[in-house]
Amino acid sequence: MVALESSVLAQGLPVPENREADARMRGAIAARGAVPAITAVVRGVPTVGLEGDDLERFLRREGVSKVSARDIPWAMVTRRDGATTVAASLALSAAAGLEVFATGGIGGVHRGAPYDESADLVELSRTPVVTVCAGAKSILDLPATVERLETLGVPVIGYRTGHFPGFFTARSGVEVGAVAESASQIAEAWRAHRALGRGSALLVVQAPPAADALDAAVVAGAVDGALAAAAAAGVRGAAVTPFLLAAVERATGGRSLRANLALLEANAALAADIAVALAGVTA
Ligand code: PSU
Ligand code: MN
Repeated sequence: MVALESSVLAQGLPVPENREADARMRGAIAARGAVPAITAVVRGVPTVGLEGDDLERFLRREGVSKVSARDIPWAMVTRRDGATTVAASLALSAAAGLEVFATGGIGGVHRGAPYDESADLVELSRTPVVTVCAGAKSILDLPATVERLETLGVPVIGYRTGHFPGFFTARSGVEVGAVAESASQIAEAWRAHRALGRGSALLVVQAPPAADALDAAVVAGAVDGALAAAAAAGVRGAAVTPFLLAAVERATGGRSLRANLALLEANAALAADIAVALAGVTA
């Protein structure tokens, strides 16, 4: 099984492209012989396998709030629909015994506000789940995010890349020490990590598909504009990440959106290959 987050569907991507993301991620996982399972809090019930009418509410974003790991108990008590971030998805995946999770980009250290650090990082440090992503979002301070991952003891493996990707871009200027050439090699590293009793996630990073990746200069300009707009609007807390993503999307004329969809699909596919390798079967 491969876990997927729901915050990217209910907050990170616009309607109707969130529906396309859902179909492409799930299709990629099923095509490789694995089973996709979206994490969410559904009317107060922590869920791994959001589907049907429940999923529809999340895709239409009717009364769905953003839920990080710490928000899960309150969403349960108040019977809310909660879309799970990476941190919350890790918590629910581990609770359900799922070992592999795919996302677009993890949260990290925000630029110019180093006290604003996503709970994704701490959760990665203490939740044993293979997490496949395209690095951290370009709106973040990527070198600081990579340093924090090191401090927190989270192993980072590049899949066919020695560069920590910048989400929309293949390179962030930061390197990764470990480079895997196959999904089975990642599965092997995971088994070694667990055999040692290590309790953190293993972060697998891969570059966004080349056909849809953006030029680093284009992204840098769009991000600068988005950060200025966020500061001017006084955006705070959980609203910061969705605000910045939407602003970058407008500034790149939707090209960041195409890149986002392509990398979500590619990450889901790689996660499925790792899950199949871990299950010890050939797809
Ligand atoms: N990447 C995207 N879109 C998103 C996110 C990441 O392309 O919506 C979400 C993820 O759910 C991630 C969250 O866990 O943003 C981080 O939010 P915060 O910085 O508030 O922790
Ligand atoms: Mn924050």
